Amino acid sequence: MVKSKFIPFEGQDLTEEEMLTRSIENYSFMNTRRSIRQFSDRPVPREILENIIKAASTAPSGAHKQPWSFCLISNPEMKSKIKEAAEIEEKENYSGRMSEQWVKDLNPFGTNWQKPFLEIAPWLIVVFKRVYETVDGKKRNNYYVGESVGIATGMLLTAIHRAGLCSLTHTPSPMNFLAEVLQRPRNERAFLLIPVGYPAEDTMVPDINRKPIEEIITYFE
Ligand code: IYR
Repeated sequence: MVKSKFIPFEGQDLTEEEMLTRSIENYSFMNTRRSIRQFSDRPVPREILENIIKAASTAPSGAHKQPWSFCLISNPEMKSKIKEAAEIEEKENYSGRMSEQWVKDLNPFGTNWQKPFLEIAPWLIVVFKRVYETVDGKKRNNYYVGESVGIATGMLLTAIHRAGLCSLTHTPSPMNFLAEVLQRPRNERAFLLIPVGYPAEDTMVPDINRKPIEEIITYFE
């Protein structure tokens, strides 16, 4: 049997006042995050992206299996391949695969099948979930894979915002082509495609509001 080993936990030890200030500051900062669809082609150093991915990889995961992997793409040919394949799927989506209601719901966002940002943004991050690992030639399923990778991706988006960069959570559907283009192992499934970079000059975003807390919290005190 594997014995667990524990080490002392290092807490933060803040006063309530500090916690309140930090929670307000963090909310204000997070509330400035917006998804954008118009990127600048201005390059971003790779080290910044590596640090962002390191932050994402601090996410909690089922049995600490860390069931994620990230492809970090700046290669122009690779970006073009991804754009081409994504647009083939999206053309299908917008011309009948999505319901009429779905297309209507997307109207305020001005999206269509064309995805120029996949070539323009300096970096694409493709997040993969690792459904299982192979240990001693045997398949071992990972646990809570969707939850774990979802949390890591949220932390990734936060880290991108903290670094002063912008992103789009792009979900071309189906996404199988990403594993093919990027030649991923059989245990990996694409989870999200995230262009990262600076916003283009005069980038516009939809005028939307976030739900107030009365709509999202139910109290039991
Ligand atoms: N995958 C398509 C459609 C799309 C769907 C949702 I839900 C969005 O919030 C945005 C787009 C696309 O990327 O255009």
